[in-house]
Amino acid sequence: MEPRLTRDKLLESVNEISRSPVKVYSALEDFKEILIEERKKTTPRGLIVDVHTSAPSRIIVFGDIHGDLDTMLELLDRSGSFSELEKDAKVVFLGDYIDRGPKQIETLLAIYLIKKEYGDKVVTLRGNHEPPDYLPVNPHDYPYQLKARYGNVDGERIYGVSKEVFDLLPHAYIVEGKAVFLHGGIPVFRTKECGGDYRCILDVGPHPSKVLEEILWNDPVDDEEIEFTPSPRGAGYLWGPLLTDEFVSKTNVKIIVRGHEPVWSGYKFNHNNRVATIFSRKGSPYYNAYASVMILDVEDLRYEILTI
Ligand SMILES: [Mn+2]
Repeated sequence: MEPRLTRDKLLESVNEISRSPVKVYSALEDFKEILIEERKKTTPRGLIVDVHTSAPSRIIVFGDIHGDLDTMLELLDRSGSFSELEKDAKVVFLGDYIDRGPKQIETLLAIYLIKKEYGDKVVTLRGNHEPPDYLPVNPHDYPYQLKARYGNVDGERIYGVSKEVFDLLPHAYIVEGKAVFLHGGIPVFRTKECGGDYRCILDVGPHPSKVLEEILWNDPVDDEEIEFTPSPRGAGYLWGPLLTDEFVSKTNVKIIVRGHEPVWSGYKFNHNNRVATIFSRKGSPYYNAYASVMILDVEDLRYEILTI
C-alpha cells in the first residue's frame, strides 16, 4: 500500500505553503489547534506517556534538524518512516527545527504536515531553539529569516504564531519501563528530589521554568567524578553517569534518547550506552560527516542507527 505521505508529496505541500505568508500563518494556526487537542491527552504541562498497552512496536527518532530540510527528507525516506507510520510505529522528533540552515520555515511546515497526517503517531518535542520568552537562545535567526522572506509585518505575525506553537510543543515522551525521549537531558534536581514517580521527575510541575530549562539544555558527561555541574553553555547542567544510574533505577527506563549536541558521526552513546544522542542534520556551522536516525524496537530495545 502506498503511504498517505511520501517525500515528494510532503515537499510539494511544503513548497506550496511556504510561498504564501497567508498560508504559512494559517498552517501554524492549525498546528496550534492540533497541539491543543494533543495536550488534552498529555499531562497538563506536556509530558506524553505511553504505558505497555499503548506503546508502539517501533520508534524512529530524529535529532536536531536546524533547517536542514533536505537531510530530514532523505532520512524520512531511507528509514521507511512513511510506511512505518502506516503500521504500528511512532516517529519522534527531538526538537530544534529552526535557527541555522537555509530552510527553517520549510522544516517547521514539514513537521506540521507529518503531525497533521499521522496525529498521535508523531511526537514533536520542544528544543531549546523553540524557546519560551524567559529562555532566550543564541543564535536565533528564525525571526530575521521570516522578515527577510515575508516582509516586516507578515514576518512578525508569523513569528508570533510560531512562538504560540513552541509553547504548545510537549517537552518529553516516556514509554513506561522502556525509554524516555527529550531534547537535552534529564533534570538533575528533580531526579534527586523525586522518589520513583517518573511524572514527578519529568513533568515540569510547580517550577516549570527551571525544570524546562534543564530538559531543554542539559548534556551528559562521562566523568565518573561529576554528578552534575553547571553547563558551559550558560544554561542547564552537565550530568554524569551517577545521576543516570539514579534516574534509570527510579523511573525504570532503560535508555534516555536525546539530541542537542552536534556529533561528527551523527550519533553517540554515553553512560554505558544508556544515553543516546541523535543528530539529524548536516552542513554549516557543524560540518559533521553524518546525520542519523535511531530505529528502536520497543519490545527488546534493540536499535539500528541509520546514517547518511
Ligand atoms: Mn539544542
